[in-house]
Amino acid sequence: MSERKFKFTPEQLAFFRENGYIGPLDLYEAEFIKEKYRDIRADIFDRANCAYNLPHNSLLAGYDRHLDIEFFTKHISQPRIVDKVQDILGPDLLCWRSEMFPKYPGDEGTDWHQADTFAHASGAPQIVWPGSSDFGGAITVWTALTDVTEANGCLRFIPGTHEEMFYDETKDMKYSPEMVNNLQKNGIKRGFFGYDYRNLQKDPNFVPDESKAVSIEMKAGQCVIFWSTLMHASYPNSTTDQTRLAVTARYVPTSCQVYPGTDTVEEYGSILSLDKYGVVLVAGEDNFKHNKVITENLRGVPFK
Ligand SMILES: O=C(O)CCC(=O)C(=O)O
Ligand SMILES: [Fe+2]
Repeated sequence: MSERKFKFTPEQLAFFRENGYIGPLDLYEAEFIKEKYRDIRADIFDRANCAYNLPHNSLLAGYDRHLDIEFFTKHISQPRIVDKVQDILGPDLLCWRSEMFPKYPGDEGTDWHQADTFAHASGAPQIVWPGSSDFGGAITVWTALTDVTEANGCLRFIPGTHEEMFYDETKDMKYSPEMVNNLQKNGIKRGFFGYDYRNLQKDPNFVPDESKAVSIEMKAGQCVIFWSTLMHASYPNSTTDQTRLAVTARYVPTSCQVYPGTDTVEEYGSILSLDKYGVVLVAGEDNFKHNKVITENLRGVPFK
């Protein structure tokens, strides 16, 4: 393996293991990313080469744009990201999903949740770790494309909660679009993109201990790295004039199966066909061959 220039310091890795997250970390210059965002806005609206044929207003329209937008194609293999994720997951890494998460002025916050198999919304596991592994989830790298504050919807974490699931993703949760922007919890407007995540609680009386929560305010161009099994949420966007936008990239080791046994995904009111989908090997080797690996995006741009 070539020398990894951007790996964690021992202190950073220790912090990550204890808390389930680390950041904000500097990834891109703020000026660079703001300009980049202006440049790719037209690409975001151009769905001609997208992996999925979806209307713009579907949440899933933000899925996997690394498969057609060159900036994201390169972003997911950024050494500043991948060198660090290798410290957590080992040398052989897949990026299996990216998502754009906009919060427009007035949008609800994202309610507290954890993701182990990512079955929560579709009812079918999307990532499956090998054998009897009791440690699941994905490493999420959440990158701010705009400045992110408590006012416009920053992330919140409950440190150290990443090794116990408080939610059961095999439970039933119904999609109701009319719930979007219509749920309140402890006086805060927050929901889960048309679901009520509380339906998945193992203990119906469970209340996240928000007194322990931390807010992750970030400058555009910074990222935060966290286990998807960490308790995480975000504030509503209470501004009238600032859109907050983030892009997440999600990583697993090559030993994981992605979307096993299915060629469609139905969640958040949309159906995806996985015809054009493939995982991206961002580091190391794939000795497992569980998944279809693609080496270039849908416009022919190589991933690395
Ligand atoms: O950006 C948000 O509000 C939620 C992000 C999130 O849940 C995730 O990246 O897993
Ligand atoms: Fe999440």
